[in-house]
Amino acid sequence: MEETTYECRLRGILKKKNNRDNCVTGDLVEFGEDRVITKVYPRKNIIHRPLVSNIDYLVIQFSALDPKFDIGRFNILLLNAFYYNIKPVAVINKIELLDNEGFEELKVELEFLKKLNIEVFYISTYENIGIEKLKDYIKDKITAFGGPSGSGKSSLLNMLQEERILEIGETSKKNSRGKHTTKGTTLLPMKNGGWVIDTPGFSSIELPPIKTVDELASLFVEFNEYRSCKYSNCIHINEPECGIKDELNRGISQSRYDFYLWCYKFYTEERWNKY
Ligand SMILES: Nc1nc2c(ncn2[C@@H]2O[C@H](COP(=O)(O)OP(=O)(O)OP(=O)(O)O)[C@@H](O)[C@H]2O)c(=O)[nH]1
Ligand SMILES: [Mg+2]
Ligand SMILES: [Zn+2]
Repeated sequence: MEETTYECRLRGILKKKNNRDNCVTGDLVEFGEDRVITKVYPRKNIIHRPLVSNIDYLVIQFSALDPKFDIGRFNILLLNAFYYNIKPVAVINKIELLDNEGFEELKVELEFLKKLNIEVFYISTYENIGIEKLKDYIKDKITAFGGPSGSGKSSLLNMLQEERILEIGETSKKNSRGKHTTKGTTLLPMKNGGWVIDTPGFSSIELPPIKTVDELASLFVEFNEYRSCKYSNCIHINEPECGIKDELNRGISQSRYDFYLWCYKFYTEERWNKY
């Protein structure tokens, strides 16, 4: 198959109010000889953090250390994936920096992913650990890589594709944060089929526009199995005989439930009471 790159502009009429999502990486488009995009095809899906469309998987990539893994931010990216109905995959990079004890702790922290049918790959691009398995998993799919700056997304993508050498940045010596090396969002073919998308790391936290507590609870997929609550309008916080709370530390992990409470507080204080 012949692949050519054309640099195009978006026709004015398609630029609705300067929306950031008028045309995004992953879109299927039509353009003419003048290199003006005249049509953006309907999307299978779109996600806003990172901003990409028509993807099969979103890899949520953190590093174990440098910068240190952060379960709160991880859960927020997970919530976004579920909100936009995109299948998440977890990647933890730089695992060679952990000692045995640290690695075991991390695995326990991420055990809840099994319940959510989310695959987790423990990787080191420096020591070439876990990369072949991930390669097999995303073969023939379109996979976007999102996550904090400095977690090694571009480093990993340099090992998954051969189309282009992506720029790699140092992490800051002072606070081991990334330096926002990747500026744009790039779709690249993998040699044996499928596509990967490199995206810029982000530092600010953004929660999806969830409108009600029911919607919020529905995005905690592992709750579904245990909705035997006494009250049909139970929000699983202070009600007696709540199926969800009864499962705490069994079917439902305490850390996920704590994250649910954190979201509930955030949405009630910052969003829902403002309308
Ligand atoms: N110790 C260790 N460092 C790694 C590993 N993989 C990547 N790095 C380093 O992590 C730093 C950041 O890597 P990048 O690939 O630029 O990270 P990124 O996620 O693309 O960052 P942004 O583009 O800013 O979002 C670089 O100094 C890499 O050399 C790894 O497996 N182990
Ligand atoms: Mg990068
Ligand atoms: Zn309940």
